[in-house]
Amino acid sequence: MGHCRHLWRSRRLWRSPFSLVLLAAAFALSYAFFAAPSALQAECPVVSPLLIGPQPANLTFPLLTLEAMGNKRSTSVSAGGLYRPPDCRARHRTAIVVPYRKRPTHLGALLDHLHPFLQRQQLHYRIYLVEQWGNGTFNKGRLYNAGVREALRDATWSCIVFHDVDLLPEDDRNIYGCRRDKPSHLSVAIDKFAYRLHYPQAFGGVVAMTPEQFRKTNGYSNQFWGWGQEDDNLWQRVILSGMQVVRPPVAIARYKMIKHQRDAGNERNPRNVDLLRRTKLDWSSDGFNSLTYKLLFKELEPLYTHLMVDVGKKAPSYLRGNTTTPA
Ligand code: UD2
Ligand code: MN
Repeated sequence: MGHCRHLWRSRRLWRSPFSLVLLAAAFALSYAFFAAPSALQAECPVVSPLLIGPQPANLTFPLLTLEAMGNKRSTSVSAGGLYRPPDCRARHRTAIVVPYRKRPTHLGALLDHLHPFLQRQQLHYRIYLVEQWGNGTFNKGRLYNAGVREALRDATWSCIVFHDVDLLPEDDRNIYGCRRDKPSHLSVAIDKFAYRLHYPQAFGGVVAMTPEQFRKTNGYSNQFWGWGQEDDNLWQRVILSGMQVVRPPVAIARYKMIKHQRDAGNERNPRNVDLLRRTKLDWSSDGFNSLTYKLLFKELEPLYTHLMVDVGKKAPSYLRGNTTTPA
């Protein structure tokens, strides 16, 4: 002790290893205080006090594009569509991934609706729009896989929400977070299907999975070109990897689907039905682990992060017959 007191008084203190430890601690504390305030914040309440419950999505027609709305710069949302609750530490860190091509009015309506919805849930979130470049056949699975890969480069998200651009949630008690044990199917009741589950294994629309769960299923198949069955394929992957799907109550998990026609370039593909039958054979070699794409650009728009992705082209029919497609 005497030695210690002596050390305090002496100038040698500042050269001793003890002082280095002190200095490091001071730096760490000031970093935590000034640079990373969220680490010191109390966790947000289990149930957000901002929730308002049922809120039918009232759309005014004609829908406006984002540009027509002035791309609505918001004071609360940071560039790239990123948000953190200002006064508490969020319980979920969620990346919302939206596959996209040529639906500007749907995108405007979605962003207009989703930002306030997610903020009332006190989430830390970021919205990623994954746009398929070019006019080739649409491939939603590849867009989702690429979106997850890019989102995980930015942060360690605790949850990924896979989201059709045309679905508007109508009750903010339907939380956009993940359960640690099971993937969730969030779009249970859609107006288009009379607010009833379409069929027992339905897994399209809006789905929430942790990155770990997504890796376990090996993500979406890369081989489903055009409309249909890529969602049923993911359902099977969940089961094959030993998990089960949970759903929030039908009274809460309500959505409006903005009316639309089948898009050009996303025609129903009968081959997808055959591919679905092969899921058990293909799922471990085709998916997140075999994904190829080119990121053409990444732009931080005021309300979303825009990823422009080249997913490659569907092989011409004379080359098909096996399941591999050149990227
Ligand atoms: C169902 C599923 C959807 C998907 C699809 C079959 C529900 C509620 N939804 O939706 O998840 O499995 O069937 O493939 O069950 N998209 C574009 N531009 C295009 C084409 C598609 O942005 O040119 C995106 C957009 O996010 C759209 C999504 O892909 O919401 C699904 O396509 P859809 O809305 O045409 O399919 P739909 O309504 O039959
Ligand atoms: Mn749709």
